[in-house]
Amino acid sequence: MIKGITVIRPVTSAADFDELVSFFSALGFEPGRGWDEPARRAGAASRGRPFLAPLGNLEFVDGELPTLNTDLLIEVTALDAVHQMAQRWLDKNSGPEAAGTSITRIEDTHWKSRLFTVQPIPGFSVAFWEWQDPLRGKAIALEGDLSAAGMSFAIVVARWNAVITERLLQGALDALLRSDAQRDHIQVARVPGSWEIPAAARQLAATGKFDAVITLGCLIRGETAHYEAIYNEVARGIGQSQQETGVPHAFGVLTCETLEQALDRAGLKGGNKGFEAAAAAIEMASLRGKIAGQRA
Ligand code: RBF
Repeated sequence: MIKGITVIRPVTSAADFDELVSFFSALGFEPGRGWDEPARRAGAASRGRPFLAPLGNLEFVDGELPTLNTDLLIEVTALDAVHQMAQRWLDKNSGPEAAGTSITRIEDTHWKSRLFTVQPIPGFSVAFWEWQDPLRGKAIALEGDLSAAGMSFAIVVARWNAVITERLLQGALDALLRSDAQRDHIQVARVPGSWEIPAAARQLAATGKFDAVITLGCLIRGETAHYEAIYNEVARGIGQSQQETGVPHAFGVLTCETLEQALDRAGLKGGNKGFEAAAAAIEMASLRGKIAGQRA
Protein backbone atom coordinates (compact mmCIF):
# COMPACT_ATOMS: atom_id res chain seq x y z
CA MET A 1 0.00 0.00 0.00
CA ILE A 2 2.83 2.43 0.77
CA LYS A 3 4.28 3.64 -2.54
CA GLY A 4 7.00 6.18 -1.85
CA ILE A 5 8.21 9.08 0.21
CA THR A 6 8.25 12.68 -1.03
CA VAL A 7 10.36 15.30 0.66
CA ILE A 8 9.25 18.80 -0.30
CA ARG A 9 11.69 21.68 -0.28
CA PRO A 10 10.10 25.08 -0.88
CA VAL A 11 12.33 27.42 -2.92
CA THR A 12 11.94 31.15 -2.54
CA SER A 13 12.96 32.47 -5.97
CA ALA A 14 12.64 31.37 -9.58
CA ALA A 15 16.40 31.70 -10.04
CA ASP A 16 17.14 29.44 -7.05
CA PHE A 17 14.58 26.96 -8.37
CA ASP A 18 16.35 26.81 -11.74
CA GLU A 19 19.77 26.46 -10.05
CA LEU A 20 18.59 23.53 -7.94
CA VAL A 21 16.98 21.79 -10.91
CA SER A 22 20.23 22.25 -12.82
CA PHE A 23 22.32 20.92 -9.90
CA PHE A 24 20.26 17.78 -9.35
CA SER A 25 20.04 17.14 -13.10
CA ALA A 26 23.85 17.45 -13.37
CA LEU A 27 24.24 14.78 -10.69
CA GLY A 28 22.29 12.34 -12.84
CA PHE A 29 19.03 12.17 -10.89
CA GLU A 30 16.12 10.69 -12.82
CA PRO A 31 13.58 13.46 -13.36
CA GLY A 32 9.99 12.76 -12.37
CA ARG A 33 6.93 14.30 -13.95
CA GLY A 34 7.09 18.01 -13.19
CA TRP A 35 4.14 20.32 -12.86
CA ASP A 36 3.32 23.98 -13.53
CA GLU A 37 0.26 25.50 -11.90
CA PRO A 38 -0.97 28.86 -13.21
CA ALA A 39 -1.83 31.47 -10.61
CA ARG A 40 -5.22 30.85 -9.09
CA ARG A 41 -4.91 34.09 -7.20
CA ALA A 42 -2.47 36.95 -7.66
CA GLY A 43 1.14 35.83 -7.42
CA ALA A 44 0.30 32.29 -6.45
CA ALA A 45 1.62 30.41 -9.49
CA SER A 46 3.70 27.40 -8.55
CA ARG A 47 5.82 24.70 -10.18
CA GLY A 48 7.43 21.52 -9.07
CA ARG A 49 10.24 19.35 -10.42
CA PRO A 50 10.49 16.00 -8.69
CA PHE A 51 13.68 13.95 -8.78
CA LEU A 52 13.31 10.23 -8.30
CA ALA A 53 15.44 7.87 -6.24
CA PRO A 54 15.14 4.09 -6.26
CA LEU A 55 14.85 3.82 -2.49
CA GLY A 56 13.43 6.05 0.22
CA ASN A 57 13.57 5.85 3.98
CA LEU A 58 11.77 7.77 6.65
CA GLU A 59 14.12 7.66 9.62
CA PHE A 60 13.54 8.75 13.20
CA VAL A 61 16.69 9.45 15.16
CA ASP A 62 17.04 9.51 18.92
CA GLY A 63 20.49 10.78 19.91
CA GLU A 64 23.40 11.91 17.76
CA LEU A 65 22.33 13.01 14.28
CA PRO A 66 23.96 11.63 11.11
CA THR A 67 24.96 15.15 10.04
CA LEU A 68 24.65 18.56 11.63
CA ASN A 69 24.22 20.67 8.50
CA THR A 70 21.22 19.17 6.77
CA ASP A 71 18.38 16.73 7.21
CA LEU A 72 18.44 15.78 3.52
CA LEU A 73 20.68 12.75 3.01
CA ILE A 74 21.22 11.03 -0.31
CA GLU A 75 22.88 7.63 -0.36
CA VAL A 76 25.03 7.01 -3.42
CA THR A 77 27.56 4.62 -4.85
CA ALA A 78 30.87 6.13 -6.09
CA LEU A 79 30.83 9.02 -3.64
CA ASP A 80 34.12 10.42 -5.00
CA ALA A 81 32.63 10.74 -8.48
CA VAL A 82 29.53 12.46 -7.07
CA HIS A 83 31.79 14.85 -5.14
CA GLN A 84 33.68 15.67 -8.34
CA MET A 85 30.47 16.30 -10.26
CA ALA A 86 29.11 18.54 -7.50
CA GLN A 87 32.41 20.45 -7.37
CA ARG A 88 32.41 20.86 -11.15
CA TRP A 89 28.83 22.14 -11.10
CA LEU A 90 29.69 24.65 -8.38
CA ASP A 91 32.77 25.90 -10.26
CA LYS A 92 30.74 26.39 -13.41
CA ASN A 93 27.53 27.78 -11.99
CA SER A 94 28.39 29.83 -8.96
CA GLY A 95 32.12 30.59 -9.19
CA PRO A 96 34.44 29.69 -6.32
CA GLU A 97 33.81 32.89 -4.39
CA ALA A 98 30.00 33.04 -4.73
CA ALA A 99 28.54 33.89 -1.35
CA GLY A 100 26.54 31.26 0.40
CA THR A 101 27.54 28.29 -1.73
CA SER A 102 29.95 25.69 -0.45
CA ILE A 103 31.10 22.10 -0.56
CA THR A 104 32.88 20.20 2.21
CA ARG A 105 35.55 17.57 1.78
CA ILE A 106 34.54 13.93 2.05
CA GLU A 107 34.85 12.86 5.67
CA ASP A 108 34.30 9.73 7.71
CA THR A 109 31.18 9.69 9.84
CA HIS A 110 30.59 8.05 13.20
CA TRP A 111 28.36 5.46 11.44
CA LYS A 112 30.89 3.67 9.18
CA SER A 113 30.23 5.87 6.18
CA ARG A 114 31.81 8.72 4.24
CA LEU A 115 29.90 11.92 3.66
CA PHE A 116 30.12 15.41 2.20
CA THR A 117 27.72 18.32 2.32
CA VAL A 118 27.12 20.73 -0.50
CA GLN A 119 25.25 24.00 -0.61
CA PRO A 120 24.57 24.71 -4.31
CA ILE A 121 22.56 27.83 -3.48
CA PRO A 122 22.51 29.88 -0.28
CA GLY A 123 20.25 28.39 2.36
CA PHE A 124 19.90 24.93 0.82
CA SER A 125 22.20 22.09 1.71
CA VAL A 126 22.23 18.41 0.99
CA ALA A 127 24.51 15.61 2.17
CA PHE A 128 25.71 12.74 -0.02
CA TRP A 129 27.02 9.61 1.63
CA GLU A 130 28.14 6.05 1.02
CA TRP A 131 28.77 3.06 3.28
CA GLN A 132 32.46 2.29 3.79
CA ASP A 133 31.63 -1.37 3.27
CA PRO A 134 30.18 -1.45 -0.28
CA LEU A 135 28.10 -4.56 0.48
CA ARG A 136 26.28 -2.68 3.24
CA GLY A 137 24.53 -0.49 0.70
CA LYS A 138 23.31 -3.43 -1.39
CA ALA A 139 19.59 -3.54 -2.06
CA ILE A 140 17.72 -5.68 0.45
CA ALA A 141 15.86 -7.53 -2.31
CA LEU A 142 17.00 -10.90 -3.54
CA GLU A 143 17.88 -10.44 -7.20
CA GLY A 144 19.20 -12.59 -10.01
CA ASP A 145 22.47 -11.66 -11.72
CA LEU A 146 22.91 -11.29 -15.46
CA SER A 147 25.81 -13.69 -15.74
CA ALA A 148 25.11 -16.88 -17.66
CA ALA A 149 28.53 -18.42 -16.97
CA GLY A 150 28.19 -22.13 -16.25
CA MET A 151 24.46 -22.21 -17.10
CA SER A 152 22.68 -24.32 -19.73
CA PHE A 153 19.75 -23.09 -21.81
CA ALA A 154 17.19 -24.57 -24.18
CA ILE A 155 15.69 -22.32 -26.82
CA VAL A 156 12.45 -23.42 -28.50
CA VAL A 157 11.85 -21.46 -31.69
CA ALA A 158 8.85 -21.69 -34.04
CA ARG A 159 9.50 -21.84 -37.80
CA TRP A 160 6.20 -20.10 -38.64
CA ASN A 161 6.97 -16.45 -39.50
CA ALA A 162 10.65 -17.41 -39.67
CA VAL A 163 11.67 -13.99 -40.89
CA ILE A 164 10.74 -12.76 -37.41
CA THR A 165 11.58 -15.77 -35.26
CA GLU A 166 15.08 -16.16 -36.71
CA ARG A 167 15.79 -12.60 -35.62
CA LEU A 168 14.44 -13.36 -32.17
CA LEU A 169 16.77 -16.37 -32.08
CA GLN A 170 19.76 -14.23 -33.06
CA GLY A 171 18.85 -11.75 -30.32
CA ALA A 172 18.52 -14.50 -27.71
CA LEU A 173 21.86 -16.09 -28.70
CA ASP A 174 23.50 -12.67 -28.62
CA ALA A 175 22.25 -12.06 -25.06
CA LEU A 176 23.36 -15.50 -23.84
CA LEU A 177 26.83 -15.40 -25.41
CA ARG A 178 27.49 -11.84 -24.31
CA SER A 179 26.55 -12.89 -20.78
CA ASP A 180 29.23 -15.61 -20.85
CA ALA A 181 27.13 -18.65 -21.70
CA GLN A 182 29.07 -21.29 -23.64
CA ARG A 183 27.90 -22.25 -27.13
CA ASP A 184 27.80 -25.96 -26.31
CA HIS A 185 25.56 -25.23 -23.32
CA ILE A 186 22.81 -23.88 -25.56
CA GLN A 187 20.36 -26.34 -27.15
CA VAL A 188 18.16 -24.90 -29.91
CA ALA A 189 15.00 -26.86 -30.78
CA ARG A 190 12.87 -25.90 -33.79
CA VAL A 191 9.14 -26.56 -33.90
CA PRO A 192 6.64 -25.98 -36.76
CA GLY A 193 4.61 -23.16 -35.16
CA SER A 194 3.88 -21.43 -31.88
CA TRP A 195 1.22 -24.02 -31.09
CA GLU A 196 3.95 -26.65 -30.74
CA ILE A 197 6.17 -24.58 -28.41
CA PRO A 198 4.69 -25.67 -25.05
CA ALA A 199 5.07 -29.42 -25.66
CA ALA A 200 8.71 -29.11 -26.72
CA ALA A 201 9.47 -26.66 -23.90
CA ARG A 202 7.94 -29.05 -21.40
CA GLN A 203 9.94 -32.02 -22.61
CA LEU A 204 13.20 -30.07 -22.58
CA ALA A 205 12.53 -28.67 -19.10
CA ALA A 206 11.68 -32.12 -17.77
CA THR A 207 15.12 -33.47 -18.74
CA GLY A 208 16.55 -31.44 -15.85
CA LYS A 209 19.52 -30.49 -18.03
CA PHE A 210 18.64 -26.83 -18.44
CA ASP A 211 18.70 -23.88 -16.06
CA ALA A 212 16.05 -22.10 -18.17
CA VAL A 213 13.99 -22.48 -21.33
CA ILE A 214 13.52 -19.60 -23.77
CA THR A 215 10.43 -19.73 -25.99
CA LEU A 216 10.36 -17.78 -29.26
CA GLY A 217 7.49 -17.47 -31.71
CA CYS A 218 5.39 -14.96 -33.58
CA LEU A 219 1.62 -14.86 -33.99
CA ILE A 220 0.21 -12.24 -36.33
CA ARG A 221 -3.43 -11.46 -35.72
CA GLY A 222 -4.33 -10.56 -39.30
CA GLU A 223 -3.01 -13.89 -40.58
CA THR A 224 -4.06 -16.24 -37.81
CA ALA A 225 -7.52 -17.74 -37.61
CA HIS A 226 -8.71 -18.15 -34.01
CA TYR A 227 -5.75 -16.01 -32.98
CA GLU A 228 -6.96 -15.53 -29.42
CA ALA A 229 -7.60 -19.21 -28.90
CA ILE A 230 -4.14 -20.17 -30.19
CA TYR A 231 -2.39 -17.43 -28.27
CA ASN A 232 -4.12 -18.24 -24.98
CA GLU A 233 -3.23 -21.89 -25.27
CA VAL A 234 0.42 -21.16 -26.11
CA ALA A 235 0.76 -18.77 -23.17
CA ARG A 236 -1.05 -21.14 -20.81
CA GLY A 237 1.04 -24.11 -21.95
CA ILE A 238 4.35 -22.31 -21.46
CA GLY A 239 3.24 -21.04 -18.04
CA GLN A 240 2.08 -24.48 -17.00
CA SER A 241 5.37 -26.05 -18.06
CA GLN A 242 7.24 -23.48 -16.01
CA GLN A 243 5.12 -24.05 -12.93
CA GLU A 244 5.08 -27.82 -13.09
CA THR A 245 8.77 -28.34 -13.84
CA GLY A 246 10.06 -25.44 -11.70
CA VAL A 247 12.43 -24.49 -14.53
CA PRO A 248 12.18 -20.79 -15.50
CA HIS A 249 10.62 -20.29 -18.95
CA ALA A 250 11.13 -16.93 -20.65
CA PHE A 251 8.21 -15.87 -22.81
CA GLY A 252 9.31 -14.58 -26.21
CA VAL A 253 6.21 -15.28 -28.27
CA LEU A 254 5.32 -12.07 -30.09
CA THR A 255 1.67 -11.26 -30.64
CA CYS A 256 1.33 -8.57 -33.25
CA GLU A 257 -1.31 -6.89 -35.35
CA THR A 258 0.89 -6.73 -38.47
CA LEU A 259 4.18 -8.00 -39.86
CA GLU A 260 5.58 -4.49 -39.61
CA GLN A 261 4.89 -4.36 -35.89
CA ALA A 262 6.51 -7.78 -35.51
CA LEU A 263 9.63 -6.57 -37.34
CA ASP A 264 9.84 -3.62 -34.95
CA ARG A 265 9.90 -5.96 -31.97
CA ALA A 266 12.52 -8.17 -33.53
CA GLY A 267 15.00 -5.34 -34.14
CA LEU A 268 18.39 -6.90 -34.48
CA LYS A 269 20.11 -4.38 -32.23
CA GLY A 270 17.64 -2.37 -30.13
CA GLY A 271 14.29 -3.67 -28.99
CA ASN A 272 14.78 -7.33 -29.82
CA LYS A 273 12.30 -9.33 -27.73
CA GLY A 274 14.42 -12.45 -28.15
CA PHE A 275 17.32 -10.65 -26.47
CA GLU A 276 15.02 -9.48 -23.68
CA ALA A 277 13.57 -12.96 -23.16
CA ALA A 278 17.07 -14.44 -22.90
CA ALA A 279 18.08 -11.78 -20.36
CA ALA A 280 14.98 -12.62 -18.30
CA ALA A 281 15.87 -16.31 -18.51
CA ILE A 282 19.39 -15.66 -17.20
CA GLU A 283 18.09 -13.50 -14.37
CA MET A 284 15.45 -16.03 -13.32
CA ALA A 285 17.87 -18.95 -13.48
CA SER A 286 20.25 -17.01 -11.25
CA LEU A 287 17.46 -16.02 -8.85
CA ARG A 288 16.27 -19.61 -8.65
CA GLY A 289 19.77 -20.69 -7.64
CA LYS A 290 19.95 -18.00 -4.98
CA ILE A 291 16.54 -18.85 -3.53
CA ALA A 292 17.47 -22.54 -3.43
CA GLY A 293 20.79 -21.65 -1.76
CA GLN A 294 18.99 -19.60 0.89
CA ARG A 295 16.85 -22.54 1.89
CA ALA A 296 19.75 -25.00 2.16
N1 RBF B 1 1.97 -20.35 -36.03
C1 RBF B 1 2.66 -19.29 -35.60
O1 RBF B 1 3.68 -19.43 -34.91
N2 RBF B 1 2.23 -18.03 -35.94
C2 RBF B 1 1.12 -17.79 -36.68
O2 RBF B 1 0.83 -16.62 -36.94
C3 RBF B 1 0.38 -18.91 -37.13
N3 RBF B 1 -0.76 -18.73 -37.84
C4 RBF B 1 -1.51 -19.82 -38.22
C5 RBF B 1 -2.68 -19.67 -38.96
C6 RBF B 1 -3.44 -20.77 -39.30
C7 RBF B 1 -4.71 -20.55 -40.08
C8 RBF B 1 -3.00 -22.07 -38.96
C9 RBF B 1 -3.83 -23.28 -39.32
C10 RBF B 1 -1.84 -22.24 -38.25
C11 RBF B 1 -1.06 -21.14 -37.88
N4 RBF B 1 0.14 -21.30 -37.19
C12 RBF B 1 0.85 -20.19 -36.77
C13 RBF B 1 0.73 -22.63 -36.97
C14 RBF B 1 0.39 -23.30 -35.64
O3 RBF B 1 1.16 -22.69 -34.61
C15 RBF B 1 0.74 -24.78 -35.74
O4 RBF B 1 2.10 -24.93 -36.06
C16 RBF B 1 -0.09 -25.52 -36.79
O5 RBF B 1 -1.45 -25.27 -36.61
C17 RBF B 1 0.16 -27.04 -36.74
O6 RBF B 1 -0.21 -27.56 -35.48
